[in-house]
Amino acid sequence: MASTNQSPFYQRAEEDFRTATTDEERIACLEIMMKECPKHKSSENMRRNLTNRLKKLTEGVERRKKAGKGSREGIKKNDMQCTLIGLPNSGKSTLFNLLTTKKLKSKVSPHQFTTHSPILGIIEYEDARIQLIDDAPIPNQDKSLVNSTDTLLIIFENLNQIRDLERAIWKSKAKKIWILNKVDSLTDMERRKIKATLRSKYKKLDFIFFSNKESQLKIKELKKKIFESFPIIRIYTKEPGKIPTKEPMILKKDSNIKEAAEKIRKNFSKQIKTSRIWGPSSKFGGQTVGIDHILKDKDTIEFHTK
Ligand SMILES: Nc1nc2c(ncn2[C@@H]2O[C@H](COP(=O)(O)OP(=O)(O)OP(=O)(O)O)[C@@H](O)[C@H]2O)c(=O)[nH]1
Ligand SMILES: [Mg+2]
Repeated sequence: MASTNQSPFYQRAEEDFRTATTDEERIACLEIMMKECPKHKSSENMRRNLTNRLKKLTEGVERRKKAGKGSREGIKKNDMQCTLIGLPNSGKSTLFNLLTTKKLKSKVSPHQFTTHSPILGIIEYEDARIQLIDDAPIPNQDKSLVNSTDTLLIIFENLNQIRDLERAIWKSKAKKIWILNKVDSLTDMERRKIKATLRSKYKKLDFIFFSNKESQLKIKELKKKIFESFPIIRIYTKEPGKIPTKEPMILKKDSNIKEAAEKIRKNFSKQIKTSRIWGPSSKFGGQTVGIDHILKDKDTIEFHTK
């Protein structure tokens, strides 16, 4: 679809359409594109094309809703995924918007039940990309998502909410980070009291205090905490005589060279004669190692094939 001559709103919606990850987002973008598309005869084809795409997507979403599968079907889980969970109005979408780099933001409002279905965004931490999902509030959360996600960010505003939250997450095997949100509306005294209760009565909770007034530094700290909750390592690969890849490959902790090769391509490990490594798991840069060599975060591998 030619987008030159189109309004900046159209162009932006088109760009967002290309990077959208769910059909709901694509529908929202198409609706803007249709509104912005000129109504004269020369763009008739373009309008028809947009209408058809919109119709197809809407039908797909409706079909899935009827089948009871919800909209999460559009979200393909990647290596690192975390999900926000909390009671209505606790500030989940606000936090989602602070953490993600996405252009399409999750709607924030002073009313309850603003978020209806899971929305996907990306947290960029150093060179890694983490999926963050803004879920509908309890009791409308996507239960299978809560059970299958890697890390839960559990948002609460006061200690009274902990019981409801624990009831909603007990089945989930995810790592759990508890975030006491909106601490800007608490006095120093209240904060101290809550901290003391959390440390005595809820010893097992891994918690932090947060608010939407926090500095970039604190936001980065939270991103780091989220990143470190995943049992993964980042591995770079290089070809002989060339520089390593910029984007890391994500592997489970304690993976070996063979698993790294298989992640690149099925059966690739069978073609490998030797490998050289640089980084934390190597004794010296360029060490030659076997296929069973255990990797560490930030290693670089150079494969030599047969
Ligand atoms: N004081 C204060 N208000 C906040 C903070 N974070 C969010 N809010 C406000 O709380 C209200 C709810 O925020 P949302 O981000 O929409 O909350 P939510 O949890 O996504 O709400 P639902 O989608 O309905 O579950 C809005 O009025 C926000 O401006 C915070 O850190 N401090
Ligand atoms: Mg919300």
